[in-house]
Amino acid sequence: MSVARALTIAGSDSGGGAGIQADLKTFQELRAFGMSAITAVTAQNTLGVHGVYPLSAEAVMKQIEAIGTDLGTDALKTGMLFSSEIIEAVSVQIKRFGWEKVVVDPVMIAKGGASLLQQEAIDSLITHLLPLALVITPNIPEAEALSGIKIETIEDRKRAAEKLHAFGAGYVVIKGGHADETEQLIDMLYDGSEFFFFENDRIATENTHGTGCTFAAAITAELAKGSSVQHAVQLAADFIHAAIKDDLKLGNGHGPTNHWAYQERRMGRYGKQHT
Ligand code: PXL
Repeated sequence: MSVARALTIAGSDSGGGAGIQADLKTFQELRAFGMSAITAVTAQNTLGVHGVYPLSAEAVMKQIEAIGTDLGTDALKTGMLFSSEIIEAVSVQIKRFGWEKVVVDPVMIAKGGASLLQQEAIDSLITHLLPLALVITPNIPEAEALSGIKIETIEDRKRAAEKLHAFGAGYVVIKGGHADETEQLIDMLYDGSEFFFFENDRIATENTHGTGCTFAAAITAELAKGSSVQHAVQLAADFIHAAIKDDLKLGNGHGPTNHWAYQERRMGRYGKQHT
């Protein structure tokens, strides 16, 4: 059997909870061979983002080229892209290598408010990247920024998903983590004709740093292995639920999730492995 390959094009989080680090950990847990193209380095811990150092569009382009001309990939995800120059470089490379299983996590701002995408780059994301996306995974504020629709109800969410699909994304997942504090957390998937809902108990915790990255990375790993989008989203919802539930209690602020919790639970080893 051949090895599933997965590429992440994203920013580095020195704190290990989000970005490239979350993606590679998730790929590894789900048995996909992880590769990366780094767009920016952040100096970061659980208390916040202390510095953002973007790479040049050329440096990003060359990393992707190095992978595309040799190892290849079965699926890829994009995370923090920072600037329109980087978005355009990434889009050119995706087209050049004919990659189709493309998961776009439209990362915009970090929890503490630091900008991970320049404001004018939102248009580039819509024009260049959304038409190449098989799946896009915005949270509610990101779906609002991309669609221009204020989201309060499930009906609003459906309208925003329709708009993002019209921009060219094959499947739209609008995550429910930022919705009002309901007991159930509902992620919604739209495939262009039907809506599907994935429900989990909402967990009260501060330790949710990197949840969006981890969720999109899990979808990417599953697509790399040949899963359908619907199955990949279901698995990702379960993966992130376990990762939040069995949190690691690291740092003094918004801690990371537990990337090994899903597999630990599957093996019947509940609870935390950090003692
Ligand atoms: O979760 C969004 C995100 C993505 N990528 C990087 C980040 C963050 C959040 O802080 O630091 C590098």
